[in-house]
Amino acid sequence: MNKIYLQLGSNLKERFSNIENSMFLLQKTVGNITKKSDYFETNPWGHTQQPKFINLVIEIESSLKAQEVLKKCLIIEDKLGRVRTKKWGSRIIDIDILFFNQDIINQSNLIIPHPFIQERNFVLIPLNQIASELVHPILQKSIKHIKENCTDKEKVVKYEL
Ligand code: PH2
Ligand code: MG
Ligand code: MG
Repeated sequence: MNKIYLQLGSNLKERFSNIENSMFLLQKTVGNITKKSDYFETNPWGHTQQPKFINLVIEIESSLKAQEVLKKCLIIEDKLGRVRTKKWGSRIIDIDILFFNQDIINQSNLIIPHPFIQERNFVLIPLNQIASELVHPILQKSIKHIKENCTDKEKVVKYEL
């Protein structure tokens, strides 16, 4: 079994339902969701002139290979109505692979670990809830350590349901 960490995000339409629907489809097509962080409402990182996101991080166990997981994620994004506009633009749903076991992958369509983990509070705060002791295979530091040393100032606030 592969242990995979995924980041889910939405900042368009029914953000909460989009996330819920994506988890339902992930569970059906990728594998068992074994951990889930809280939901967070987060200021947009990158292009700041867009609506706030809801973000969370999940752990999932799957027998699929990394490229197969990526393919499933893209299918789910399409199924939920994602329209691809500019890089870092608003989206109904975004599913990103953060880690795939301790693998390091550098392919034209897939880079793992996700290259921006260490720069983003909206990733590190939820990730730290479910994987604080996980060691980043390139940086060789725990998530807890990376989070405590991250200089990102964007707001990440627990989203009360
Ligand atoms: N995703 C991005 C760019 N900026 N900002 C927040 N807060 N949350 C995201 O999920 C996000 C972002 C690109 O995928
Ligand atoms: Mg993303
Ligand atoms: Mg993405």
